[in-house]
Amino acid sequence: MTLIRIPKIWESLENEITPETHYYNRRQFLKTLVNAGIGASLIPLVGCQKSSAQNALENSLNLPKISPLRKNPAFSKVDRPITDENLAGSYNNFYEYGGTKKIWLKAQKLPTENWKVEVTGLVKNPRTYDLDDLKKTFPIEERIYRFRCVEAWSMVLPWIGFPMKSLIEAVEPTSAAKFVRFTSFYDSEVTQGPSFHLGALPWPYTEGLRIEEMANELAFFAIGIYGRDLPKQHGAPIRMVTPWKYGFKGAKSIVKIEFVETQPATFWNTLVANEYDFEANVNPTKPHPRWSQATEKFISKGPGLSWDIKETLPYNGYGEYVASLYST
Ligand SMILES: Nc1nc2c(c(=O)[nH]1)N[C@H]1C(S)=C(S)[C@@H](COP(=O)(O)O)O[C@H]1N2
Ligand SMILES: [Mo]
Repeated sequence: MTLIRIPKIWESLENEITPETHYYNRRQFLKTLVNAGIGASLIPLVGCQKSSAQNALENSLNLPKISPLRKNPAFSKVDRPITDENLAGSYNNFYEYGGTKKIWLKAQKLPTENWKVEVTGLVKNPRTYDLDDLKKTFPIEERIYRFRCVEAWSMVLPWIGFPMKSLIEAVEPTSAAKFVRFTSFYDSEVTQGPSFHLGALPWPYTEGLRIEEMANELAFFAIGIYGRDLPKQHGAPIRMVTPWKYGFKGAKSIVKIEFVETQPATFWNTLVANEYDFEANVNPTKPHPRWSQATEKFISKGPGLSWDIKETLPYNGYGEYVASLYST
């Protein structure tokens, strides 16, 4: 008797890279043929298909520019090049729209008009903000940060947004507030989830931080990237960015921020606690149960997917900012 074992959602993590590489390498190969003048007459259709997908991708990224754009000099560069915009916008994790890296097109269903973020819980000044309020109320700036996914790939991304601590100052948490819970948009009619069998997932996607982590200089809300408003696939119109933690801590498309007394349940930790802990600080010496975290595939140059292997740094290179939060 043969038992077909259905992979669990978290086992699909990390498996993405191989098929993707094949796909891109094939495109790269065809391109080389075209450039060499060999394939042009043989494969005109391939050329057409590629350009319509490419057009759709570029449209999804071609959002209003944020200007004037103040660049924070403390975060104006890192020791690696910024990842190609088209590549970052077409290699995503956003499980509400599917279980592969290629969700950018499906994520265009996300309804971002009249977006509201409710800030509530143990605060003196609860408030609901729309995107305009956020842009007017908070000091918007660009910060170039390293980005490290728990699946051992990484990028460098030019986020635009504001420090989380400026939101703390605006809403004034009470002394009872010890943690913050962030909730992503979820509507089973709109989001469709991964296409393979998953069982019940703990939707909506939620994440959490200790309030001291949220108050740290690095903790950031992004409302833009690459000089423009945030594309849907990156978690429009507002998502979290905590660059010293694995990427899954950065909840996308946030609708609610709640100041609470006790550590909130979070999506991945609820699903697989022994693989995804609440703290989730980037740590090269602590392997994931199924793979090493000592190195990473640094993805930067387009158009096809390729990477350089780099050593992973403790706290993703941000120890000088955050290590003191964890020295007990
Ligand atoms: N709501 C929501 N937020 C999410 C995820 C998700 O599936 N749903 N995936 C996380 C993971 S695992 C990563 S690596 C990053 C990917 O962000 P990017 O696609 O903008 O690079 O988003 C994080 N935030
Ligand atoms: Mo991730």
